[in-house]
Order: sequence, then structure tokens, then C-alpha cells
Amino acid sequence: MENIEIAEHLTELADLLEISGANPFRVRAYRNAVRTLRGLTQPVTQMLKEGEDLTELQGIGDDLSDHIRELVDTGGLELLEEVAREVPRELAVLTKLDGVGPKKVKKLWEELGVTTLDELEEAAQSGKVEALEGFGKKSVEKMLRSVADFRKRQGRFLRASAVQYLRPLLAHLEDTPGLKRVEVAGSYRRGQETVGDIDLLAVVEGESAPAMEHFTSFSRVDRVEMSGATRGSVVLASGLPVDLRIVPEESCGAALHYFTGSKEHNVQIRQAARARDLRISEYGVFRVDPEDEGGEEGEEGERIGGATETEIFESVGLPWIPPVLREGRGEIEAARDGTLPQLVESADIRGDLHMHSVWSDGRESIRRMAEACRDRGYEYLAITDHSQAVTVANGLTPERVRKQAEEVRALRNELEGIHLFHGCEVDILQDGTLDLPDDVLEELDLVLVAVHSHFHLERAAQTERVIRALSHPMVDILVHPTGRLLTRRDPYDLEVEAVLEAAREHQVAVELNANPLRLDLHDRHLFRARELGVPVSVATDAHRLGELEYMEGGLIQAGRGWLERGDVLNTRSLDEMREWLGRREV
Ligand code: DGT
Ligand code: CA
Ligand code: CA
Repeated sequence: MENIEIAEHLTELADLLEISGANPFRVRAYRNAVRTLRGLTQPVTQMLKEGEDLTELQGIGDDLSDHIRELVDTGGLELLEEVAREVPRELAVLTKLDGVGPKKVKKLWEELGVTTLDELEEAAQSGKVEALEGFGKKSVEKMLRSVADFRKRQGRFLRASAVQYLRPLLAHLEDTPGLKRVEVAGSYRRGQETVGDIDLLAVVEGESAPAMEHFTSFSRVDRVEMSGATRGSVVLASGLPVDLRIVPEESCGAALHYFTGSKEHNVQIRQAARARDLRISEYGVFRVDPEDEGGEEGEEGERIGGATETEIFESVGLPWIPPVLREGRGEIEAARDGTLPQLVESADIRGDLHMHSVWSDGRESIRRMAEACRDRGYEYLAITDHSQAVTVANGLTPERVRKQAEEVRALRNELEGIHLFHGCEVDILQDGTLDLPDDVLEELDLVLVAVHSHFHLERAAQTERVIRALSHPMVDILVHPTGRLLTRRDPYDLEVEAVLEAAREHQVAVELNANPLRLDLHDRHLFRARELGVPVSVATDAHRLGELEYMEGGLIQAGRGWLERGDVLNTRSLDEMREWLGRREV
């Protein structure tokens, strides 16, 4: 079982316990454990196998350690079953609605018997919810909108979609009266692949009211949730919520740091500050008198910084930490030790090893794709059309692969300034064998393998299937390894750790598919690939020219996985890439 699944079980347990009115300390203990689990880079399953003591982890005591062991051993949790006999499990889903916490869910369930989104909607429309104590008309309207929004976007927006909604808003904000500066913070700035909302900060000269009014009057605003002197919240027509905070210039760095998060990172920074008798808030860095235990809130000591983010980090003896690393996963220790990763930049990328042409489901000729890659400054590209089993994508039969090879050879001689590799995205069949015969694979420069069918095999079978494919001596890269489609399809049930270990054993690379809907592998697994020394190919899987630009988003995700240049396969020069492709020939 993956850490994230263990975390999900424990979150559900915490939600249900809270709804059932359990002791808040107990609920908080589960939530703390979840935070720890989400931050781990090593699979708990493996830690247990190696006999490690989980209670040495922060926030994990004997009880939680037992629960985790039970989840790993049995795939379930007796306690969760027990609680679920009292409290319907669907209620945990309702707590995810904006403005509806466990307390409200408890009331809705006890008083009205609501257990599902549909029932909640019905009860709200019939006026029953409004009649409940503590629920007023306003909160019911808000609830109904949250239900609609939740359905529309399942709670999250693709970062790439948010970029599109954000761009015109930022253009509009340029005309804000008195504007000195505007910054995007939150999960967006941290480069998270999906975002819950957009957090904006602005510094304005003079009064803030006209600036706030300018913000809420943006033409794409669907509704204004709140509009105060320094804080405004709107929801755009796309359903994307946007918050704006107007902050004083002297606090701008502190606010940017605070609202960039993540929460885990912020908590750790504040702890580091406390150890130095400092207090860091969204307003700045302040000296705390160590004698004056628990001084009044709002009563600040001497201010020693806050105008820039660097001042925040410097105050606790750290260099500035890039936002993509601020997830509370060891970046503070690494910054202290001087071992923060050197993030990969666009200029480091020498080629793109996954894309399609009109030979399968791409829109462009091989030549056009190659020229576009050359225009991006690459030294090489690989054309990797689908193989025959993927009939919906017009996959290549062995004969067509050979015909395509002729075209590639001819083009290679004509093209100047870029090298063209001939590859193929070969389908992994249900039993883990490959969709093209060995003699065809042998003629290719590059063999990608991928799962495109039978997504619902049971975990052991799916894992074995993929590992079998990786053990094939001609395979180079496992592409979009987990098959997830963000906000649409969950990853298939796969033991990624075992797959990564097999990749290491067989000298196969894994892909970070840069398509914004995939971003697969996911950051924690990239981190693990790096630890294991498995090279990562950051590739666009472009089906049209414009999609070659996905590389940028791929590099953001690579940063979130702490990848450095040496970890990324396609930072190699053409000669080095040739050498890698010949790695098994001695
Ligand atoms: P999202 O919007 O769900 O994609 O994720 P974020 O990280 O953008 O979260 P959001 O919008 O709720 O808050 C933005 C940042 O503000 C967050 O990353 C850290 C900071 N923040 C918000 N609430 C708290 C809090 O209760 N404690 C701490 N330490 N920081 C907070
Ligand atoms: Ca946010
Ligand atoms: Ca927010």
C-alpha cells in the first residue's frame, strides 16, 4: 500500500471520528500523522519490511503505528469499519465542500439524515437546511454553489487551466489605481499540478479601496464573495476562486512567504524562528523578548524584516528557498546544510524524447515536429508513434514501423542542426509482453513502453505486467508510468516502488510526462527515482507543435521532485545520449 493511500484511510477515519463527535485531540492526532505520511519519501511498507520503528516519526505513536501496520498487512482498518457502522462513509466526502466542515455535516446528518451530495442539494433546495439552527439563508446559498462547483471541478483546477484564467486577470490588475506590485502566491506559485484557488497579493500606493474595487470589477468575475478594505474574494466564471490581499510594502516579503506556503513549510519556518527568539508572521519578522512568555497577540516586538522574502529566510539563517521545494519535505534542513538541489532550467534541456506525428495520432509531419524542436534549440528529438495495439491512435504495424524508418533516414540526412532518433511508444500487452516483435524493436533507436489498456488489473498483476515489460532487453523508457489523468482518472493500481526498483535493475529510465493533464510521474515518485538513481526523461508527448511547450510545466514538476540536471536523461548532449542508448552493448 502506498503512503498516500494510508494517508487517505487515516483522513477518512479522522473525518468520520470528528463527525461522530470524538475527542478533538484524538482527531488531531490522526491529522498530524497524515501530514507526516504525506511528507515521507520512502514507502512505509518498505520501512516496516526493514523492521523500522514508525513511532520514531513525528506525530506517530503506538496506536497510529499499529493502525498503519494493520493497513499495510490487511489493506483495511478494523477501527474504520467500526466507526463506519455508526457514521456513513459518504459523509467524509461532504466535509470537502467549501464552507462545510465536520460540525455542519454532523448536524445535517443528525437532523436531516443527509449523507450524500444529492441529498444535501435536495435538502437545501427544499428549505430544510435553512431552517436548521446556525445555517441561515446565506450559508445555504453558499452551500448550493459549493456543491455545483465541486461537481464541476471535483474540487481542484489543473494548474494549466488556472494559468489561462489568471492571465487576463493579471492584465486587468495592471491598471489598478496606485499599483506598485502584484504577486501570485499559494499552491500556484509552488507549481502544484492542481490548485484549489489563486492567492494574489498586491502593494498599492495610497488607499486600498479603489484597488479592491478594480479587482472585483474584473469582467470575468462571476460573483464577489467578500470585499473588504484589504481582502477580497471572488469566483471567476470558470468556477476558479481568487483571493486578493492588499499588503503594506514593508510586509510584502513576509506576506508573500506566508501565502505561498505550504502550511507545513510555514510551520517549520516559524519553529526555526522561535528557536532564535523571533516571531515570523504574515506581517514581518519580530524580536520576541524571551522573558515575556506568551505576550499579547498583536503586540509585536522590534521589527527586523519583512519587505522581501530573502529577509524572512535570512532571519533564520537560511538562503532563499525556491517555492517548488516548499512542501515541508526536508527543504529547510537541506537549505541549512547547503544541499538544496540545483533545479533544472529550460536551457539545460537538450532534446525531447516522446512525441507523435501523423503516422499515428499526431497532427504534424515528422519534419515539422523536428524543425519545431530545432527552433527550440534542441540537439535531438525522438519521434515515437504508437504501436499497432493502440488502434484508436492508428498505431504502427511492423511494416509501417519499417516504412517510417525509411522516412526518418531520409529526413535525417536532410535536416540540419538537429538529430532525429527513431523511436516507438510500444504498448505493454496485458501479460507484460510487448506489442512489436524483437526484430522490429532492434531496428529502433529508442523504445518507449506504456500501458494503454486493462487499467483495472489488480495491483499485483498490474505491477508484474509492467515489470515484465521493463525486463525486456530492448526497452529504454517507461512512459507515463501511472496513467493518471488529473481530475479525471486515478492512477492505475501499481506498486510504483517495485517498478522503480525494477527500472534501476534493468537500466531503464522513467518518464515525467509533461502533458499538464498527466504530469506523471508525480513529485514524490520523482524524488524516489532520484534516490534510486533511475534517470528521468522529461518529455512532452506532443501531438501538435504547440504542445512542445509543455516542457516548461514538466520542469516545474521536476523541481517539485528535487531533480537536478544529472537526474534528467534529456539534459545529456547528443553524444552522451547515444552513449546511454548503447548502454547495454559492451
Ligand atoms: P490550494 O489552494 O488548496 O491549492 O493550496 P494552497 O497552498 O494555495 O492553500 P491556501 O490557498 O488555502 O492558502 C495559501 C497559503 O496560505 C498556504 O499555502 C499557506 C498559507 N496559509 C493559509 N492558511 C494557513 C494556516 O492556517 N496556517 C499556516 N501556517 N499557513 C496558512
Ligand atoms: Ca491557494
Ligand atoms: Ca486561498
